[in-house]
Amino acid sequence: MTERIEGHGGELALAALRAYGVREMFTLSGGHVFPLYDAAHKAGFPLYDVRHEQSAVFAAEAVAKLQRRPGLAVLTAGPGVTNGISGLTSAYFNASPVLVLGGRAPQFRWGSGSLQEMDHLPLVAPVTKHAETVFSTDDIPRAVTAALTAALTPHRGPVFLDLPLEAVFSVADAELPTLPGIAPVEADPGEVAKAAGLIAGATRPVIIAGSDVYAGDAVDALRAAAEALQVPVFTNGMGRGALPPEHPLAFAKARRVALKGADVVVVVGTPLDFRLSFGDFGDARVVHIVDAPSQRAGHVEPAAAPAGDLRLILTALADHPGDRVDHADWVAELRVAEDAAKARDAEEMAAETDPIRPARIYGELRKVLARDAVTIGDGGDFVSYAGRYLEPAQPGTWLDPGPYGCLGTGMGYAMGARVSYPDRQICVLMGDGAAGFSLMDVESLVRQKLPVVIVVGNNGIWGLEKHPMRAMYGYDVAADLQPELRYDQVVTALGGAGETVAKAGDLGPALRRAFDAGVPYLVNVLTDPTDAYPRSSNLA
Ligand SMILES: Cc1ncc(C[n+]2csc(CCOP(=O)(O)OP(=O)(O)O)c2C)c(N)n1
Ligand SMILES: [Mg+2]
Repeated sequence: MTERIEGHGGELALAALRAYGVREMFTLSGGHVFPLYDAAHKAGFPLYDVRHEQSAVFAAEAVAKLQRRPGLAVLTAGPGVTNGISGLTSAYFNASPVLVLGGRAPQFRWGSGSLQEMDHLPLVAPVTKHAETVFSTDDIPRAVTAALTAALTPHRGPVFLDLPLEAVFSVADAELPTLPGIAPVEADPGEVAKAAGLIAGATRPVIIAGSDVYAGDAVDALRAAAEALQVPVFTNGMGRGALPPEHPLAFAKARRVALKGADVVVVVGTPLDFRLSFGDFGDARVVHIVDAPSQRAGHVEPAAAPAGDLRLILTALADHPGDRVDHADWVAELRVAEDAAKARDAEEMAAETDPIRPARIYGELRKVLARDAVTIGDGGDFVSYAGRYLEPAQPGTWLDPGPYGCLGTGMGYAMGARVSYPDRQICVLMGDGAAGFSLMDVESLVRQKLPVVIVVGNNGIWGLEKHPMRAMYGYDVAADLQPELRYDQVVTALGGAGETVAKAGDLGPALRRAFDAGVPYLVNVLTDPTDAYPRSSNLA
């Protein structure tokens, strides 16, 4: 039996949102969206507000990424929506099911020059899976349900609805649609069998698993496939931690050796993009396993490319009935390389340099981080080091900006993570440059009692740009920041707390104070500005 509900546009929207598992709203105030606040307020529905709309969208994205359910940002008409576009675009690149509900100038006098009258759709359409203006109040529940269904259907992604003023303020009686249910899409069995045969027949196979493995709840199936076929596993994005670091098939540091030596590279749930040398692994054959046909790479011809529900595909690989080549020597060879790299890293993470190098910060951080801690990277070199030295122990605990590489996710992601996990450690790793984009939202975190730890790698420069520019031109411009700036005092002024650390030996106690503080706490670590992350391609 379908349910009918009566209320203003905000109430109708909220009813549909709740039915689909949305549990909170992130927003920044604007009159165009007041009815959505009214509905939330009356229903006791959690509402978190921020100081810049991009933080609202990033917070919604963090909820979506971590909890694998829709995240909601409500943005006021015009500038509210345009300020959210980098967040929407990040969600699009990351396949995160985010819904942005926008206000919109009234339709009845469209063209007369109302405040903030603009058509958002052409701006957001290229970075959303679905974008629609809902012109009539009683159509809102249908539109919300359709938008969320699109967001949650693999390949997932953000969606956008805007509600003209009269549509959201008016009252109507509407039908609350039943949830359609999203059936898993089965990949072509022939293609899956081909992939299984290639992996089983390889002598030196490697799996690289990315975010969609976590988003598609296929972590257990990944592990089963890796174990059944005895294939070493590397991960990126939300896939990190899919196999715990102590698992015999879990690898992180031997990637170069692995990709150089591999005869079959299996990439699961992540695109063959710049992070994976565009899918070019020399002579190795490529198996690309994706969650929807749209995700097959146009620039690579894989030997097999099953497209469909990742859990089903990986389970089929695990159940592969045919013979398989023994990979024990290959796994052992990689383990030697992994252990050697680990030993080198351990030395760097313990180094007693003055000034401090980023590696040491991560060495100290590893001693205080719990296995279920959520770590968030927002910055340049400092975050590349985080990726190298931190080893997430559980899937769904590592938030990087993803392939869009947008600086400024920090405080928004932190808010979404804290709201998702009230009792876990939440730790943001920030470049000093990145800090400029979102640090004001510490005020939002303080006011709404959402404590997080922020560790700033303060090298006084846009490091990831300065070093390459010098290498390229012999000079650099627009790459300096104020050296030794007291970002901790900014946080203190906003109601949080913090301290500056200049000596390696002081890091450990400072981090422990930070996690015990119970308020947003910034550890401002003065780091070596001459230290550059070693990378082959420097364009970011
Ligand atoms: C919104 C945005 N603007 C600019 C860039 C280009 N960019 C990439 S890394 C980087 C430098 C980051 O500096 P910082 O946060 O201080 O980290 P560091 O490299 O110094 O460790 C810049 C400017 C970007 N990725 N995103
Ligand atoms: Mg910097």
